[in-house]
Amino acid sequence: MASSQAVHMDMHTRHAIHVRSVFLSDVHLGARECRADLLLDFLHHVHMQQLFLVGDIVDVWNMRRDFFWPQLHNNVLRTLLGKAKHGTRIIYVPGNHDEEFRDLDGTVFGNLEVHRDYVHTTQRGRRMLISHGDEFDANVNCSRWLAALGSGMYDLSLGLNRGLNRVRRAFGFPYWSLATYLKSKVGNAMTYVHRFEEAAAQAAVRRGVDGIVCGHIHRPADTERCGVRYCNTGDWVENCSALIEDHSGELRLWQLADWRAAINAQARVGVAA
Ligand SMILES: [Mn+2]
Repeated sequence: MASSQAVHMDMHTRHAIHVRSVFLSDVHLGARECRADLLLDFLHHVHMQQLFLVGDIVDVWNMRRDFFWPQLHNNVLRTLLGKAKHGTRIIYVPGNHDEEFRDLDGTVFGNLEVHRDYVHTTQRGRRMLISHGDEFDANVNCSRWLAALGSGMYDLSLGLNRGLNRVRRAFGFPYWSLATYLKSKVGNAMTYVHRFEEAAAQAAVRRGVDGIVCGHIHRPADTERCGVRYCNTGDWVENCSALIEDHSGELRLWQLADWRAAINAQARVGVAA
């Protein structure tokens, strides 16, 4: 126990993973399904020069229906602000669940800036439009009640997912996402995802940039659409994924298994040293 703690301490200091930028979205702090535990694990092991919060970080929308704010969610906010205090530049691009913060467009609080959208230039000179993505969602633009209905169905599937994974865990099976499975199986959802991705890519084409980084649909991706790069950071409700830019300027999608493997590899370096 004592030795594993020592390794843990070591990782926090000398053996953290260093990247140039991290892009996170759809954390949904204030919602019961937020995986704040995993996000804290990620944030404690990854050091970044710039952190892009790509919307739906605090789920103000959900908190109005169901006030939920455990200590763990406070710890995430404190960890984020701690990073800003220690030199990480945080660019916050609010989403539709935290749209109240869009009024702060252009505001700078020390190392924390709020923008409606933002163009990030990578170390390799690639220009990426950063936007949460709800503006590409025809349902949200056309009808708010349809979006609310969609959100209700989504909550229901997450609730089912929680129960299912409790049973899977009891029998020793790894975590499995029902919502991701449903989304990949249902044809309509696939059409929706494809249209969303193309709409997002077209926004980047119109801006004359090399690609887009967005979130919103909780579907991590790194692919090409309409001749530009389409990156979706995913979420911290089911996928626990992030997009990172390494020091050479390469963008990479980190799914849960990827960043866990990177942390474990770094820990082994710590033990060897
Ligand atoms: Mn959203």
